[in-house]
Order: sequence, then structure tokens, then C-alpha cells
Amino acid sequence: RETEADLRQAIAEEALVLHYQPQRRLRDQKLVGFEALLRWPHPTRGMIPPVEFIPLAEETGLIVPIGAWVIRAACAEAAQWPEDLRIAVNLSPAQFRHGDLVCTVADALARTGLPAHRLELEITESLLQEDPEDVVRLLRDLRGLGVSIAMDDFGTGWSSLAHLWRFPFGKLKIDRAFITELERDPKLSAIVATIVGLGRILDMTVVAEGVETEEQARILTAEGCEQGQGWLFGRPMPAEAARRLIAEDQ
Ligand code: G
Ligand code: G
Ligand code: MN
Ligand code: NA
Repeated sequence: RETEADLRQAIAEEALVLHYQPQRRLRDQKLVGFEALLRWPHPTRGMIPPVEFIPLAEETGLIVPIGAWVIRAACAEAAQWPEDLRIAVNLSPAQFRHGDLVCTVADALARTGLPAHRLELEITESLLQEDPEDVVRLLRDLRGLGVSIAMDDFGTGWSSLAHLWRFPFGKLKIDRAFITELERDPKLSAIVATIVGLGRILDMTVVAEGVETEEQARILTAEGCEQGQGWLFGRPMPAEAARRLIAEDQ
């Protein structure tokens, strides 16, 4: 198992990397952006996935410097892409508790020259469970910079609908759990249709996560879901592969 010392060393050596997973418009499969996903290429253990070290990073507070690096690196990469492509970055609750997140984001945009509207920050419902008023204030400050805020893993968390009323998200990402069984259970089509309807009324773009089959994409398109992300459209890939995909897609 990796230790705090290993992780500190990885940060010091700038050994962490970002992979990028494509997001597409369902109607015509047009590339609309990528989600940045953190990876730790370990000298002996191969590529360590984030589920294995983000909990450690959160416990130790290392997620704050790691998260700041992720924001900066993702913005720097996206600044090289065509102007119509966005970059989505995941945020941990700890990043809201410590450090100056608004300054970190503003600084990353200023340094990389990425226009704010091309950056999307993904949060999960667990964040809003903590201290809703403080968090909502911070989210408003972030939005004040011109970035958009997406609710990740939507539908699985605690009292989801209350959050939609509390804060104007730019995007709702329907959790993979709802998409996986979409072909087998019509109840799930109804749930997806309801989320899509909510998104339309509240002016939030709805994205389906974990789209793996053509049939899932077909059902989602029929329900009016706007965008998809998942293995059908592309796995998370290194920056150079993402650049090649962008070039092929133009
Ligand atoms: O590809 P996947 O195994 O990459 O990601 C697993 C989980 O790790 C997801 O829930 C994702 O939100 C989270 N994750 C990936 N990259 C980051 C990151 O840069 N910061 C945070 N806080 N979470 C991340
Ligand atoms: O941030 P979030 O929790 O949404 O992280 C996305 C996670 O989902 C990452 O671990 C990513 O590798 C994974 N993922 C992305 N697309 C698919 C997919 O089509 N199927 C499955 N099983 N996992 C996916
Ligand atoms: Mn995410
Ligand atoms: Na998610």
C-alpha cells in the first residue's frame, strides 16, 4: 500500500498525471469537451487509479496541493485545444475547507489564458451536505469568475433535489448506476426522462455518465439527454491521445 510519504514524494517529483475522457453531444456525437481524471504512474505498481489514493490525499490534506496542480495542469492543456472544447475538473470537499479555492482557480485561468467559460468544476452532493451556506457562497464566488459548476454523480446522493433549488448548476451528470441497467429496466428510462426534464426546466445541461453501448446512447437520445460520456465515446486517455482525437474529430 502506498503511504503518505510516497504520495508526498510523487507530488514533489511531479509524478502525477492527468488523463482525459471525451464528452460528446448525443445528437451528432460532436466532441464537446473532456473530463480530467487523475492518475499516479507508480514505478513498481503500475498506474494507480484515483480511488486508491484520493482517500489518502483527503485524509492527509494533500488533496489541496494536488487539487491546485490538477486545476492548473488541466487548464494549461485545455488552453491548447480548439475554443469550443471545455475541460471538466473534479473537486473534493477538502478543497473547499482549506486553502483559497477561488484564488487558485483565478490564478490558473490567468496563468494559462484559458477563458473561464471553458472550465467546468465538478462537485458531488456530499459537498452540499456539509455546510450548505458556506459552500453555496463559495460556489457563487467561483461562478463569479465565469466558470461553470457541474453536479457529479447526480441522483445517488443525499436529498439531491434540494440542491437543485439551492444552487444553479450549469450541468447535471447522471450517475453511471442509472445508465448501466437502462436497457433492461424501463423504470430507469423514466428516471432518466425525469432528470432530463428537470434539467430543461432549470436550464442545466444533462450529461449521462458511463455510456457503454449504442442501445444506451439511443435510449438517452430519445429521452432528450444532451450529452454523453463513457467507454462508447472513449476511455480516459493521456493528453497526447486526446490531442490526436481532437485533430481527427475536426
Ligand atoms: O477514472 P476514475 O477511476 O478515474 O475516477 C475515479 C474517481 O476519482 C471519480 O469519482 C473521480 O471523480 C475521482 N477523481 C478523478 N480525478 C480526480 C481529481 O483530480 N480530483 C478529485 N478530487 N477526484 C478525482
Ligand atoms: O468523477 P466520476 O465519479 O464521474 O468519475 C468517472 C469514473 O467513471 C472514472 O473512474 C472513469 O474511469 C469511470 N468511467 C468512465 N466511463 C465509464 C464507462 O463507460 N463505464 C465504466 N464502468 N466506468 C466508466
Ligand atoms: Mn467526475
Ligand atoms: Na460521476
